[in-house]
Amino acid sequence: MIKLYQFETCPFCKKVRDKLESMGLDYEKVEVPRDRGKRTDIKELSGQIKVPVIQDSDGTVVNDSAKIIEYLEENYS
Ligand SMILES: N[C@@H](CCC(=O)N[C@@H](CS)C(=O)NCC(=O)O)C(=O)O
Repeated sequence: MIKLYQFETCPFCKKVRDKLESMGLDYEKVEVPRDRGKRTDIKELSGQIKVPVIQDSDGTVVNDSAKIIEYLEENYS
């Protein structure tokens, strides 16, 4: 299943949630701390600390909402 690293009030994360939902894709939300210094999971995964980040079930990691949407369209449409 796709994991979405996010926080609820992030507008870029909402854009990705809306896309996942409109495509009918199951996903798991992983809440990321608002404190930048505590975002160790996404830093290790993606090399940067901004959300959203997705990790697909095959291990593919994508950050940036526009790139995530492009990835979803290319792989799941
Ligand atoms: N261009 C990025 C922007 C992502 C972004 O700026 N996310 C904000 C949250 S809405 C963030 O993580 N900012 C860094 C911070 O909160 O410290 C995208 O479209 O995903």
